[in-house]
Amino acid sequence: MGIFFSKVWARLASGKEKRLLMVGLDAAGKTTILYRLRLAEAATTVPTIGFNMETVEYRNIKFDIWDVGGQDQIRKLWRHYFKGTDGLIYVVDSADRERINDAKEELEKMLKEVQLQDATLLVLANKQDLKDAMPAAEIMQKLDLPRLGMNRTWFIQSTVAPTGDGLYEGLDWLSRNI
Ligand SMILES: Nc1nc2c(ncn2[C@@H]2O[C@H](COP(=O)(O)OP(=O)(O)O)[C@@H](O)[C@H]2O)c(=O)[nH]1
Ligand SMILES: [Mg+2]
Repeated sequence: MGIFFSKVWARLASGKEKRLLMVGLDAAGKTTILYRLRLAEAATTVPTIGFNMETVEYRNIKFDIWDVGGQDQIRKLWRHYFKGTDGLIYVVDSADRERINDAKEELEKMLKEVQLQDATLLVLANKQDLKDAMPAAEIMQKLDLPRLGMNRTWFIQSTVAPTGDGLYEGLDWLSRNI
């Protein structure tokens, strides 16, 4: 595991068990992030049984990753995974202008979940390397973050998942705020 990430994971793994939930529309970059964090290789990855769900357990960190969007039925099935979530990581494809409003609506639905009321929110404005990417400030506006995040601690970080740019900063912030 990289030296920077191991520091963040050590902080996240200290104290009580932590639950992280990483969601976003399909193709936002979640799986790429998971591998880039080097957590997958150090952890037990539980294979997904349908629903595009990935679960990783590392020391006392439980990390669930799931594609939102489409079927509200599936949200109902996954609700029990929301219980006790400390940190919600919401990944956005910053170049996907066509679906930015869908991304906003899905985020809004997630934040209405009772089990996620106390979760700290980290938004990753991913794919910042793409020419057409909207900057984080624009993503923040399009997601209506100041309003949606009004009653919780939140932060938005620009990332490029394949190179890892911004991931350490985002995770470091999260580890200090949960
Ligand atoms: N250019 C660019 N491509 C990315 C980035 N993050 C992910 N991708 C690509 O986007 C596609 C979808 O990524 P994936 O991690 O499978 O998304 P998921 O559905 O959210 O798990 C893949 O082809 C990735 O290589 C990024 O920051 N920049
Ligand atoms: Mg995936």
